[in-house]
Amino acid sequence: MIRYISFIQCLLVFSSISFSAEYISVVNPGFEEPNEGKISDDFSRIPGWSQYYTTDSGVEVSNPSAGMYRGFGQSSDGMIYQLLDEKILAGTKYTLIFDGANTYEASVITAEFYYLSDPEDPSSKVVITSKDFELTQPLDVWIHDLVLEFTADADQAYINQKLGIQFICNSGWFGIDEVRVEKSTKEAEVKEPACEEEEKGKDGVIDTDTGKTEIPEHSSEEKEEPKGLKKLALLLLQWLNE
Ligand SMILES: [Ca+2]
Repeated sequence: MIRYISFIQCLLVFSSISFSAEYISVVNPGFEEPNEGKISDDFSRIPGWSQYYTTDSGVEVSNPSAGMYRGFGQSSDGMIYQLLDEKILAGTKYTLIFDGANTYEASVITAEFYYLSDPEDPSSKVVITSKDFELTQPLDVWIHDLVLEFTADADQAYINQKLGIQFICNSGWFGIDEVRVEKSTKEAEVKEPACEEEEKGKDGVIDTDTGKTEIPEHSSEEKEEPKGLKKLALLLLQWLNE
């Protein structure tokens, strides 16, 4: 359906933009399970989390960021990871938030989002985005609310695949706790009074099915560079359509 709106009405559209944000479920986000004391050699006992080569990694009751337990990992044991029960959707922004610490001779934690190129093969990880976090605090002092984020682009291979998170350490041992993942989407509501047929050919066109907005090819406006509020409104609508 094609509706015609004026640029002043475009500003009304912009005023109705909102961001919808919610947390995605992370299993055992604070490493409080299974609550059986320190586990250092068997990740299969730790709900939610996995590791490839566990020799001295797991959960322990030792200076957690919150609760009773923290997760800890030895760099040579490889990443600690979790594949979430959440499919990646185009246009959605995903934010990983966690607390990290150097528990012995670690200087960097790398956090990553990934997906599986073959959903049936847990080893087919493909990193979507990665970020290094310098552990600048003294030994065993937590750095809170470290953030990694990305916005899913359409037509990428990861769309509709499950989202994964993982943590890697460069040396020694590191601690992680309070792992959270948030997703947010841009939402805009076209107010019905803002769409008037008599505005046809005057300013702009919005397709309410696709959300795309364009200037009519034969509009009297096309020969003039938009100025002031009109230019601002056009830029806002282009941004909204991205
Ligand atoms: Ca905890």
